Amino acid sequence: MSPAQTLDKPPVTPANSQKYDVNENYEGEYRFAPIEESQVSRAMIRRYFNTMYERAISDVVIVGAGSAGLSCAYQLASTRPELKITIIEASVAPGGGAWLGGQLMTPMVIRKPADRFLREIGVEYEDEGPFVVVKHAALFTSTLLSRVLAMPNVVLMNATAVEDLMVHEDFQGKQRVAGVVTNWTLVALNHDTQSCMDPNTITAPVIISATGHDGPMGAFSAKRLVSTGLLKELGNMRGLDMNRAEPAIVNGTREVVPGLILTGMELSEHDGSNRMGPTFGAMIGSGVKAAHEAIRILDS
Ligand code: AHZ
Repeated sequence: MSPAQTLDKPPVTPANSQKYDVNENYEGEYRFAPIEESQVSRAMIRRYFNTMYERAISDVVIVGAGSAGLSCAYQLASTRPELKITIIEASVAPGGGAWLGGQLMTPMVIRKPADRFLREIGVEYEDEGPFVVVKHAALFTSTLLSRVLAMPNVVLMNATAVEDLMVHEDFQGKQRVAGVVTNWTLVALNHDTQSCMDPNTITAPVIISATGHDGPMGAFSAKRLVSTGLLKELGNMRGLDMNRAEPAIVNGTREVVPGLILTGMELSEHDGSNRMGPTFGAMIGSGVKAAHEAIRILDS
């Protein structure tokens, strides 16, 4: 049998997998089940590119896996398990700024009533009256991430940047965001140094952008709306006021142009609303509201 034939043998089933069961032995010689390097490569390649193929047409694309994007993904994927939800995250590590609370400190403050979401995903907290505190922001983010990734209808593509929006014209000449243009983040960062590194696309009837406030990559879609002429100018995020900022972000979460919903701090750049600093209730509330908006659009 040629090496290629060996590798193409049928996948292991529960029935014949027993022969690979090797007892763990920490007292004597520890042995692993045998493997060929090419099996490892093929195990990853087949799944990854099948996923890319399947998700080239998605129901919803969420851009950015920070606290707003992940809250949205959780709400949407758990409410509508039949939807193909594809999350695109530019960084290697999903989570955005939600691995820490404020100023590199670990506790995370969440104002009520967003504490309900913590109970829903199973994160413990201390109750301080008007707000609750999770002992470490990473506990919130890792729990939320694991709940989201465990849902079969969710795909997360990290180290992948959305570098443009697809904008189509309908039969009345109205502009509609119809998908996203993607590339590996390392490729997107090198467009000035290499030629011919064309991107890819994902088509979806609803795009939810959650790319955070302005920064090295932030507020991507809001800024692109301006350069495409779909938005006259950015409102630009205003100074910190927790009491104004949090309700403004949740209540303002909406479809800003046909096919594109903005959520989280990206919305502050679009609308010119205040920032709230290190309190995360609005990111949860805005993410949940973006999920409701997406369902409204898909069902209309
Ligand atoms: O890597 C970014 C981060 O994980 C990702 N992202 C940005 N541009 C992207 C692009 N393609 C793909 N073009 C992209 N991914 O988006 C994520 C944004 O997460 P975040 O934590 O920065 O934003 P958020 O709105 O979810 O949470 C904001 C949290 C803040 S900021 C703030 C303040 O400054 O006052 N207060 C709070 C609670």
